[in-house]
Amino acid sequence: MKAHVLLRALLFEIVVHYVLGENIRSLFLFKDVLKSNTTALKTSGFNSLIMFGVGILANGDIMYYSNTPGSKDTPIASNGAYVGGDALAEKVRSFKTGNNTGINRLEVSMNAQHVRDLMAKPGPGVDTPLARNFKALKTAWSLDAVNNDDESLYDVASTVSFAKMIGSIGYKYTIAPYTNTGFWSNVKSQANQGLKEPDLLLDRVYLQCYDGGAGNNPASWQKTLGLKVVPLIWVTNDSKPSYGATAAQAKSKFTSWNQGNALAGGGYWNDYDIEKMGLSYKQYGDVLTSVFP
Ligand SMILES: *[C@@H]1O[C@H](CO)[C@@H](O)[C@H](O)[C@H]1NC(C)=O
Ligand SMILES: *[C@@H]1O[C@H](CO)[C@@H](O)[C@H](O)[C@H]1NC(C)=O
Ligand SMILES: CC(=O)N[C@H]1CO[C@H](CO)[C@@H](O)[C@@H]1O
Repeated sequence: MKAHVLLRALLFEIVVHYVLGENIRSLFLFKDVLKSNTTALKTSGFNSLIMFGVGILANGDIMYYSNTPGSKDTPIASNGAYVGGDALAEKVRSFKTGNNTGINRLEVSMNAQHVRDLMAKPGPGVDTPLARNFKALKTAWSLDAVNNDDESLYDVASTVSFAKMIGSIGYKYTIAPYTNTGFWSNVKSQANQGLKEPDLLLDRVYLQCYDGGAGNNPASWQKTLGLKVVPLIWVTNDSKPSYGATAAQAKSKFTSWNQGNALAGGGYWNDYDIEKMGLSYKQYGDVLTSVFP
């Protein structure tokens, strides 16, 4: 190949990388971040962490719910202020800071609890308690996006209002569907109406491909949504072992999905099981860096 051809190919790669963004290598954090292995989370090849989960109370306060034995649910935002404490804020902010981290995107995952009520009253204004709380949380935790893991309510209008409110205070909005393509497809079109890459509001789809979503085909979701997806695989676990995948099994799934139809990246559910089952963050991370460099 002549030098200028090589150069052009290289430039093309660079443009594709920056215009379309880098491949997504994600991990959902189920374990209390104060108890999980921060170093491993930052240095195993992941670039995106999604904290599961936060939830909204009836008055618009925000909670960080514990899924870890010995930890308790913690109020993190109230009356427009961050109230989760310095230790937690420093821990969360540390994911994206320091020399030795691959993490450049941090999200919080939530369900649809109270979203519909609060979008009806007081509404989606940026000066409402809910919006002010999310704004304070964004600053305190240095967050990039809010992830919607609605698995029960599926109300399009309030979901889109909430997404737009979240966007107006500087977040991106992402989804973690396992079923109901019709709902997610409506939310995606309405949230992104009039917007183009790289300014999409709903810019990522983490598709559950385990448990209730075990039969999901990333290619058909991509086609339906008109957006590239990030399939999620459940690591080996003792809660529903039949849905667990070793790093080697994950590699073969990601590889075959990605060959059929290029994906936005890959990811796992979840860090708690990696630590509980004595698995290797590095092995699971290496799978992503090799399939989605
Ligand atoms: C945390 O992860 C790092 C790097 O992966 C590892 O060297 C260290 O031993 C782990 N710490 C604990 C307490 O497991
Ligand atoms: C970052 O790396 C530099 C050079 O290796 C080192 O001097 C500095 O202490 C490191 N900073 C942190 C926060 O680790
Ligand atoms: C959903 C699922 O099948 N989880 C499994 C995770 O792995 C553990 C142990 O291997 C199983 O017991 C669970 O059933």
